[in-house]
Amino acid sequence: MKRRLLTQATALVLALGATSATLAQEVTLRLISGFAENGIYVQRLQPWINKVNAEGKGVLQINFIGGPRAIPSFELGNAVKTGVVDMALNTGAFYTNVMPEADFLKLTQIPVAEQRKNGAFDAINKVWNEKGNMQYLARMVENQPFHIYTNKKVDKPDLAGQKIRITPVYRDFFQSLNASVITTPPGEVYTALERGVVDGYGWPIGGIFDFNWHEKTKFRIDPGFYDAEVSLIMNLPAYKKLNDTQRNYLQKQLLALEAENTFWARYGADEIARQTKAGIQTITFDAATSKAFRDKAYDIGWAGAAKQSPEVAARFKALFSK
Ligand code: 173
Ligand code: 173
Repeated sequence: MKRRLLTQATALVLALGATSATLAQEVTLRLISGFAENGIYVQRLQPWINKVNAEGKGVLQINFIGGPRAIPSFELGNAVKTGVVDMALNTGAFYTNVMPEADFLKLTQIPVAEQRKNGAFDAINKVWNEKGNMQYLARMVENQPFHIYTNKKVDKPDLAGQKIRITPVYRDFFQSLNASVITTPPGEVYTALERGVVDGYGWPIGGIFDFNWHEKTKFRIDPGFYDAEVSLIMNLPAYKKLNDTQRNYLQKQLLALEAENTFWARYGADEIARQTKAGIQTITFDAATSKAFRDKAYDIGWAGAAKQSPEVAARFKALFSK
């Protein structure tokens, strides 16, 4: 009898021990967005985070801290690099201060699913690991070309006399079109337009309504160029600290997130219609000029990349191009 009690007590202790060991397997990752919380990117991420947390009890949780008010857009990359935050929703243009290569991802011409197959994704991660102390986790925006939005009409691809708001995405290309450029985070675009500090801005095809920029926008120049890159990145030591169960769970959810990227083509078409309805006029060129415009964007983009990081640019160009 006495022995049996002891055995039961031992079993109870072991069971409790096992329970707390299981609980200790749950990791919570802090995530900050470089884009504002009321914008489409965070709107798309929120339900994913909810799903990760609902299905990941006891394994992995994501704690969404907030947007650029928590950490300014252009400082977020360094916060991931140093481990101040575990994860970020961000674009490479916002963390060229970590590594110039960050901005090269705008030059991909193949879907992320294909990047995972042809070695591009691994090549990105080699650079992100070594230079950024980061893991490149997933691309959640695709099929969102950038455009020039302006209040000054042009009849050819020439921005002479125009002040255009940029990030590193557009700098070399817009300067080659004779624009004078001003770098700001998205959060300062409205005020810059309102005060006439800029005549226009670079932005993808979708999202200008989220912050009422359409109120201050007369023209969109077609065609678009490059592909807006918005991705999840993670501090490398934090990523390496995940156990197999956690890493496999995260990976499964990241692939599920990327599988939702078919949304963006539809969204782009809807946004074009919405811009037209809002009175934004489209500036177009003849076919030859349009092709030359797009080709020039890529030529200038890759030339800038080659200047900043020749070996990586050559490696990426072979893997990113159609
Ligand atoms: O920071 C922003 O202003 C921002 O993130 C955003 C996102 C989508 C559309 C417009 C702005
Ligand atoms: O224009 C920008 O702020 C910018 O660089 C960007 C990048 C990806 C998606 C949206 C905007």
